[in-house]
Amino acid sequence: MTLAYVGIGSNLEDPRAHILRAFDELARLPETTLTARSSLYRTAPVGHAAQPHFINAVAALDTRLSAQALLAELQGVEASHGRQRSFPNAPRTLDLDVLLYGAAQIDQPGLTVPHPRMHERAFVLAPLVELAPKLEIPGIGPASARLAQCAAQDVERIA
Ligand code: PH2
Ligand code: MG
Ligand code: MG
Repeated sequence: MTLAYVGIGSNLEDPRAHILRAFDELARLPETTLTARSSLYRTAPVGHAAQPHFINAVAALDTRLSAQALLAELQGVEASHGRQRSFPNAPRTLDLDVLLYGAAQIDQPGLTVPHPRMHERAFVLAPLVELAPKLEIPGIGPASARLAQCAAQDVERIA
């Protein structure tokens, strides 16, 4: 079994409903147990400012799926939420990112783990540190220290 963390984000239609449905769908993935759900966070958009605020969260999974198989499952869930891919950082009904897959460092086409920008994004780090306060990001260091450096970013725990 591998402990994986999945980042969840939505800023279209009813973002909160998309996130809550996604947690339930993650709980039903094959060979996988959903072990923790973070709170929901309301977050200012990063990267492409002219879009609605996001709801973000993180899920912890114990899984026997390979990282590639997990990614494929997540893409299937995104598709079932009507996810369209228009331009990078575009608004989306549901984004599911493999943040961490155990201590693995993976660099394959379409899959980089740890997620390459996670350590500079409060919308990822705040829910992640909530679930795992002592977490070390492989190749980076303590997630909590990175979160402390993101104090200027607008994230608010809502539930
Ligand atoms: N996702 C992005 C780009 N910007 N900003 C926020 N607040 N939340 C996100 O989930 C997010 C983002 C690319 O995946
Ligand atoms: Mg993303
Ligand atoms: Mg993504």
